[in-house]
Amino acid sequence: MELQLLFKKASVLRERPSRIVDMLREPRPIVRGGPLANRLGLQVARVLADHAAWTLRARPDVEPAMRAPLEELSSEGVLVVRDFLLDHEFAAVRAEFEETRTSPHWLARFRSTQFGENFVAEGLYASDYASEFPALMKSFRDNVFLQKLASAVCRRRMTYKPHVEVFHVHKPDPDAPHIDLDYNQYIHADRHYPFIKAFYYLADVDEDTAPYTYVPRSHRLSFERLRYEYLSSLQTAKSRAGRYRRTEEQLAKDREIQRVSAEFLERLHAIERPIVAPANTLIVSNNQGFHRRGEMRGKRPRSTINLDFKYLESHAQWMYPVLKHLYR
Ligand SMILES: O=C(O)CCC(=O)C(=O)O
Repeated sequence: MELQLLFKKASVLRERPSRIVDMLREPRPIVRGGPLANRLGLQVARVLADHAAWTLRARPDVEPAMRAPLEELSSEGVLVVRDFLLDHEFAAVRAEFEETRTSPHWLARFRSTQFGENFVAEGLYASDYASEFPALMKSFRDNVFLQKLASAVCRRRMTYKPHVEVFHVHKPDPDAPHIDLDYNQYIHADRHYPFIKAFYYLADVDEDTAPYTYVPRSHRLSFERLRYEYLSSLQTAKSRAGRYRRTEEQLAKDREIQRVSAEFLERLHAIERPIVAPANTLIVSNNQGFHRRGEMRGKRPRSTINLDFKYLESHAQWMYPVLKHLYR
């Protein structure tokens, strides 16, 4: 099985050498080690070490126009920009999205994840076909505003451009009930160090259309957060193996971690904020903070463009001077 996987990776690399960058783009995991190491405080040590390194890195010197959005992101952990694109840019992005959802050529290229009965997420990395999505590339992959925010929050220099994912969450039968087994429905933090993700609404999102939900100010490091890291690491170290298998058994383990998160947020008196907003809204969040996908009670799908900048914390980052020659 492992050999098969290796063979598959090798053939991908032969076709497209730049893929080596993608393989190295995964950053430090949320938890390392087993239950014993974490009972002895491994996770707390990792959090403190990463925080110290971040504090020691130079603060970015941003131009005056970036100061207010960066200040908002630094203090709240989340930034919401309505009317992000100009009308003609939005129309071009929307047209490319429509093309992906109507043409059999693109529909066949979406990667589909069954979140549960009658509940599906479909993702397409438009940046893998950059020349066929010029509007998406210009508005998102090459967006300097996003790149500067990403770099400033991590305090890392900008290197590679992000992948641009068209993401579509829906109920194949909108009138039938659905079951959600996906762990992103639970409030969680992606990592214990700062980095950003961006979510752009392609259509209006109301409270019943699975709004992206964030807990403002939950990204800050505090004694309570260290306590959370300690307790959640014990749970994660136990249950990590099956995290991506969406079964009732795994869901029960997720609920355990969720209990630790809920207790942490209660101690902070923190309140989650579902981001209900019209089409053409961009959300940028520091995903060291707590967030989740809200409930899909309505019938309409939720369509977003997603970008994830955590690769700035990966091995690919320090290898950039070499790997940039491969990366197109
Ligand atoms: O799709 C969403 O609204 C939530 C996504 C999420 O939780 C994540 O990317 O970690």
